Amino acid sequence: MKITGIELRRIAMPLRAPFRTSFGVETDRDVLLVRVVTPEGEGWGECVAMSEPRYCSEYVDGAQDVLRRFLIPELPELSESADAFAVKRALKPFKGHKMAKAALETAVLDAQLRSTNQSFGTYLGADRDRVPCGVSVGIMDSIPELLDAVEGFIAEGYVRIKLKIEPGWDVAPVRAVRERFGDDLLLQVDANAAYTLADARHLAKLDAFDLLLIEQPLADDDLVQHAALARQLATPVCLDESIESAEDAAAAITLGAASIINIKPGRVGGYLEAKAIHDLCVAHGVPVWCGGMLETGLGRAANVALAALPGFTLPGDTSGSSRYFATDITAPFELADGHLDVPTGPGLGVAPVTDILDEVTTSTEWIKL
Ligand code: SMG
Ligand code: MG
Repeated sequence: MKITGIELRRIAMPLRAPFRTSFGVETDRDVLLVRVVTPEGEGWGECVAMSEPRYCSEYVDGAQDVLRRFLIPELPELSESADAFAVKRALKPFKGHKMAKAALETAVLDAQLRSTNQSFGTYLGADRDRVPCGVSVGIMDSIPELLDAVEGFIAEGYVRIKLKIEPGWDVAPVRAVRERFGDDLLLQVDANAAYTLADARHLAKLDAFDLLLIEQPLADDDLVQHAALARQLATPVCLDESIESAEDAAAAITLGAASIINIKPGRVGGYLEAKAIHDLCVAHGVPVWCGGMLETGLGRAANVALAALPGFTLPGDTSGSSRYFATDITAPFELADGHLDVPTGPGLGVAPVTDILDEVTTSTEWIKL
């Protein structure tokens, strides 16, 4: 496949409500889209980097810069053989920048699969045609406000609730949600690295609430301390930010730092690496689930396909479009009976609605190859 040009497009998507985590508040999503153009067609990739480097070191302006300056200029070397694996190999010498790399690789993979008439789900090895959906619930100002939000999501059909936590907002909200919605509710928490090992005894109080898991309690680079914490908790420890590659996942499993892994394709450099982590975890009997980065329909489509692989045995943060956006740039993903259908069309199986895309576009940059 020959790539003739690449468009870097920025869009501004207002969130329906602010989303607060232990590291900050999101009110708008500033998304970078990568569109790869070939003689036969095109392909889309969504960069999940946030506006500021708070979730991880990447941020959207930086991602656009590294794509323009270093990553995209590698593509002409591939000439006719630019498939997703060749792109992954070509980008490997550049350190880090997993989210920028993932966006480019995904756009190439989408173009490749559209040209061979294969869906992401079929290509990756999905064995289901729909996936159960969880929802991530931000930190709120008060417990009654949180209970109202959770009640609304349960009414929409979400099968699993994830509460964002931080010091000062952990045991009390978890207890309140458990007491109000009962023991059958699938419930988990995500700290986004807000604690230290000194908090182990406090975090052990969460053991009383039968959580599915606690996600990323400690710092991103603290595998050894996560292993020490895991030994002190009955609640399974799941890693998100710490896992940027299959090697990281192997290390975490070997050390006992995680017994569950959140797979986010953007965080690990793309769907090929995500699939490799899935395969590794299946081989080790480690359950995985698909994380989310407030994606538009483009990123969501690929995530739902990934979440349909056999090792994804826990519900993911694969919510419907309306969780974050009043209007999505693709046909909206809508929950049915707590599930989303895996797209079946070629490539991502969805495409941006031109008028809506143009309306939210804040800039475009064309790079001719
Ligand atoms: O897409 O529903 C989503 C977001 C889920 O909580 C979510 N993501 O650490 O898992 C996580 C966070 C990262 C993004 S927070 C701005
Ligand atoms: Mg997380």
